Amino acid sequence: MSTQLMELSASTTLVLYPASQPQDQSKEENGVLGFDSNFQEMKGEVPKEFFWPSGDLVKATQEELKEPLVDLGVMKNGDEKAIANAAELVRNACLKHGFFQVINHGVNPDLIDAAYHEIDTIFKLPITKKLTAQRKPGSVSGYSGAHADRYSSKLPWKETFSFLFHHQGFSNSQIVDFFDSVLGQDLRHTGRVYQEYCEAMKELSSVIMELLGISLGVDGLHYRRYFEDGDSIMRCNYYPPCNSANLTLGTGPHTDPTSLTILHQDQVGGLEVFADNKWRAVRPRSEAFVVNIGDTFMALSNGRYKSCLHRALVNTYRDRRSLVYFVCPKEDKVVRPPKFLITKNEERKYPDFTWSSLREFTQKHYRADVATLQSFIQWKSSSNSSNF
Ligand SMILES: O=C(O)CCC(=O)C(=O)O
Repeated sequence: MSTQLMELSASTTLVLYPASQPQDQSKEENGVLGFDSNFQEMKGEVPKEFFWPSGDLVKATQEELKEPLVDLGVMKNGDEKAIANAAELVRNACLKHGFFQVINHGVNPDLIDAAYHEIDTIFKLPITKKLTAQRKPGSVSGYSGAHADRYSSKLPWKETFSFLFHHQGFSNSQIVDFFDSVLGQDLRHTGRVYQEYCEAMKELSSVIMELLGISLGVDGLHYRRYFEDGDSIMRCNYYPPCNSANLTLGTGPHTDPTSLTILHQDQVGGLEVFADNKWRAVRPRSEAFVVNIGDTFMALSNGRYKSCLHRALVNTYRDRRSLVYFVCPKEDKVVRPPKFLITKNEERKYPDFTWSSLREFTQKHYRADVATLQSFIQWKSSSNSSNF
């Protein structure tokens, strides 16, 4: 854990900027390490900061992940037997590795296409513009080039743009307002598309939460209600082609600290899950969303459902995009499994905590990996309880 903690505090400097461009100034002034996918020299030599240890680069087996395809249409038509079957598929997947895909999810395919289109709008902006929206230390919102503002080694070969989406109590233009505030009025349309996309994700997440509740044998509405006032996070990932794709990763191996992830990947492929001791590809399906359990839901299920290690590869020839919606509880809400799940002979696997404390741990003190939750709990017990 100490290595992780140290790495976060390392100062960073910028690579991969064209020397003649004005952003060089910001490099000198702020010491920011950057990564601009518009820059032609991205095709040159890959800096060593992007190389990953061989253990993280182990190739996937030929066998893809055998995650179930769950038909969410059954939740609408109310056929109890079909719902029980869907819940059984979800349960088996979550007990094993926590990944499944959902079809008949009700999200308009045109909206998904539009959300992909706006990924290009964002990342094709000049770097000077993107840097006006750069994520501030400790914050989850904004632009990040290779997370180089936070780390100095094992950099992911990607650019990201993230923003918060509050389920309740905020205006119905909260995302548009965010885009306005960090990128200006020119990006209003982009903000509108993501506003609509996040609303659709909120609806979809409620249905999945209901199914998760049924699959765990608790009141179907328990988790649905718990997340009604949540503070979720939306992230757009852009992975440029990389001529050293065998030495780097787009997203390094990690579990999601959040509760539930609803991801759409384009047809390039690259998402892999570590299941049964092997890396396994998740087949891209344009008609489906990939859903996975995160650390916080693992705690909410008292460890029954698994938050599983995953990573994203980069491609030598093609760029890749993914749209990721991380469902999170309201930040100060206590994370505690429902009483029903704590049977007589069973102990609580994790103490109570709040999502905001885990989020802060991963933003300020710890780089998410396979041991995030365990390290957080240790940190919690070794430090003053006021941290939680
Ligand atoms: O792009 C992907 O397929 C995975 C992204 C991911 O795991 C993340 O953004 O945390």
